[in-house]
Amino acid sequence: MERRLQRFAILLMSCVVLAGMFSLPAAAWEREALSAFHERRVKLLRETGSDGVIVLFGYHEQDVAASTTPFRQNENFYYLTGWDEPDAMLMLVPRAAKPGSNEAPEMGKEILFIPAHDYKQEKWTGPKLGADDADAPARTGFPRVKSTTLFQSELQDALKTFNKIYTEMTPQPESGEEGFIQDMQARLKKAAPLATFADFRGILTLLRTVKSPGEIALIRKAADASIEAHLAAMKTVRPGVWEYEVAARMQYEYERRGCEWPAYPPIVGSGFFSTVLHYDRDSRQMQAGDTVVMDVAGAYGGYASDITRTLPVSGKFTPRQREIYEVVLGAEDAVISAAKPGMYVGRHGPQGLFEIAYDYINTHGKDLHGKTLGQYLIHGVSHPIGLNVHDPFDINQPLAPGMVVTVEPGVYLPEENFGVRIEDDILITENGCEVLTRRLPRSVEEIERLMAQQ
Ligand SMILES: [Mn+2]
Repeated sequence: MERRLQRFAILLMSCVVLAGMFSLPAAAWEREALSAFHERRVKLLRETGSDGVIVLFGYHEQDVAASTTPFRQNENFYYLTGWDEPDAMLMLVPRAAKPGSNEAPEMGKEILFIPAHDYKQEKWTGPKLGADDADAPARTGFPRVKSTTLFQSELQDALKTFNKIYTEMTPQPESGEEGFIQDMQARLKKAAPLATFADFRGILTLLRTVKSPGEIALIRKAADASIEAHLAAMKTVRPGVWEYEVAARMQYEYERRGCEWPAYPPIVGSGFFSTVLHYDRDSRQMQAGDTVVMDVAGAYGGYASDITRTLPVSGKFTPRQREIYEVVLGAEDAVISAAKPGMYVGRHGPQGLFEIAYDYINTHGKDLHGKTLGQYLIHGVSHPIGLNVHDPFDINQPLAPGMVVTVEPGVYLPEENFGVRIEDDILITENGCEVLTRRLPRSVEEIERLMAQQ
């Protein structure tokens, strides 16, 4: 008897161990509470209203060239679900409104569709959650988790009450998702030939611009890890070092602090290449007398930071470099002190952050021909960051508390073989802003002092 009990105990223990092995390992990827994603779905549904069903697909493995890059989810899909596995689908069905009622639209059904288990495939890609796993609702925050094979019949069912489908009909700028959007449209039109379609991208863009406390916490972590990368770079840059060595050191520093990937390809451009905005070949050997522009930052939990510093390669700026550097720094300070709710990231007269930077630069310093410097500010000075380093935004949307944007004036002088850009990330508050990257030195004295510590 005792033996049988013992055996039973061993069996029980192995079951526990096996169950432990087969459940997903605790992911390093950090995300907000599942309730935060549910709240976003409710917000979206309140905006689209109770006259249609909301549908969105996640990316397939092949949408993101899986052989060369890790899987990255469709940003809007992630924003609404927190789900970052391939081949998932989202459906939100409002509760049918009573005729003539003015009540706010209410959530009826929230369904996440995920692929059924493919145990052969899981030998390659690791254990995954399957739609019929008992813990699927608890793990996803969706009361209903169904197999993707049931999507079609659920949609038919919903279309008995609603004839309208809200989905993404336009690709996110710079996303390369044109093919994905076309494919999703084609599949939905085939599944629902009589339905009318409406684009919800505009609504999601407005929602995404104002960050939740959880999103702000993730951006802070991305910024903190990337600040360490820049501090390390300040002790690495010197004549004879190659740009890619600096880029590699910086990536190492933010990834070992939990960033899962670069927020964008690292830009380390010295000499003439410090004047080239998106130079990411990082293949030159730095020379004494150069400036080097380092626009490098990581993403944490999917959230980007975006930071640029400009260093003198030999550890000390020349008087001319210092003069230009201080013009750019002054412009950045002017923008930071002006950034508050009601201002705009783009051109917007006296309320535009661009104009504030431009006016400062154009009234300080001269080029070699005695001309003002405004013409050498050749890009925007601010953009929102979030799930994308260039988070989508509506240029007519004023800054509001909870937005996180960059401040990045620059002056590029190819004729003098050098450029300067300084970029920080700010959180808009009730009355102004908080500089999330303030810990990273910007002044000439601080930078030269840190570089002397090599
Ligand atoms: Mn930027």
